[in-house]
Amino acid sequence: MAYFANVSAVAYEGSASRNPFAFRHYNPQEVVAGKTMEEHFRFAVAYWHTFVGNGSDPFGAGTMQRGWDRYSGLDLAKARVEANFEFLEKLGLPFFCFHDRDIAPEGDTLQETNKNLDTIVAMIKEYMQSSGKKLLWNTANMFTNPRFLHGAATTCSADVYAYAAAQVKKGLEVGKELGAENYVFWGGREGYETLLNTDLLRELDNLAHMFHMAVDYAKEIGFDAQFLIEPKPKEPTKHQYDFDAATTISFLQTYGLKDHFKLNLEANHATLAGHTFEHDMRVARIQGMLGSLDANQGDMLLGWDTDEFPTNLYDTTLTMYEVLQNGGIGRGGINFDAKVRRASFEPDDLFLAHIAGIDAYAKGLKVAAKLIEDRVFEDFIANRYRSFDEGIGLEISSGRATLRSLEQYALQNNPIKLESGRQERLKALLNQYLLGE
Ligand code: XLS
Ligand code: CA
Ligand code: CA
Repeated sequence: MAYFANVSAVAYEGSASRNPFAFRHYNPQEVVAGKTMEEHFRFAVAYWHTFVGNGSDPFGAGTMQRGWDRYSGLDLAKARVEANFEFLEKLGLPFFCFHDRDIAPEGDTLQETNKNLDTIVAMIKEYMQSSGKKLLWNTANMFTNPRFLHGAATTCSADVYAYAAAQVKKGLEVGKELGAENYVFWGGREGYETLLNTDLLRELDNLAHMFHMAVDYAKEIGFDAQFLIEPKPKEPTKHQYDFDAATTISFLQTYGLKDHFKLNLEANHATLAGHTFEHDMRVARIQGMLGSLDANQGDMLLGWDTDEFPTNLYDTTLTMYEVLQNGGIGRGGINFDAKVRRASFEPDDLFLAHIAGIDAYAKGLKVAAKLIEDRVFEDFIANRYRSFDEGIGLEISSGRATLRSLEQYALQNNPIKLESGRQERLKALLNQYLLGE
């Protein structure tokens, strides 16, 4: 059964192409900075937005026209699996990502729910084997079901905590069964609304216990995926514990977990935290914690997680700049955690949206590679900090200076000479590279 009969395989046609169902920049086999584009990106489709999301919002019902919606229950779940593999095949993308509850419906009991999951996981495994498509990551949805209204690993109920643990255990088993490259923890409802009813320290301790148990269990069953935590500052709770890259790294360090995790950073989550995406990526990168990316973009004028497809070339360029400086994205990838707008309800829009995002990333990669090759920012930055490479600056950076030695220096160093930061000039240079001039 074809769910996207209108669309045939999407191919690279070059920037002169006017075919909306073609890539103009993403050429999987083209080598940029020593690797093919396919190797650089490891693009993934997000199951929840693409095959489950129905376009509903707080003001209105779903709008999406989806061929699989004529089914229900397990039949619906199976139809979505077929749609996923048809979509990946036609777009030529290697990976997908899912939450447990995206792929199979919950039953009345945990036993039944796990049985449903097993049925669909077996089907997915067969499709993976015949298609060669791979699972970038899976995760447990511990935020939709009402039982998680106080949180999962940070709930006030030990019964709910135990349920969540059982769900994580199953998630790790599913990841192993499907050979997932990564396993993600996004703290869905791990946060709080008011301190008036919250034992903050207990919640954080319990969250750390859950992560330790997960690390131990993965080791026990021989599941060697990279573990990722995905920060987000707010939504659904007011204060999400994994606020941003810096907060999450410090949490992992405090609880002796830093060696077992990296971060899955999302563009829209960084901007919700009041950062640019490249800021959070840089914070993670300099600590060796950059694991994987959720590619999307927010709206500057809206204060919530809009999960739009990434089309802003400045952002994709600076994102790929960080990825290249990181030496690549490793076992992670670029997952389109993005949804078409409610008014983009036709199945074709799913292709057009992914093509827009993929091409924006491909263009960003090419521009970033050129910027790095020409050392546009590196040379400027090295020169800007050169005072720390010799004399008194070298004393400081090598840790030999003392307050006394610096006072002695400052007393005789008058006047101090400063130089411009040249921000506007650097932005003009970035424009020049983006325009290919
Ligand atoms: C929600 C998150 C979520 C995670 C996976 O805001 O982006 O979709 O990526 O649970
Ligand atoms: Ca995400
Ligand atoms: Ca999001």
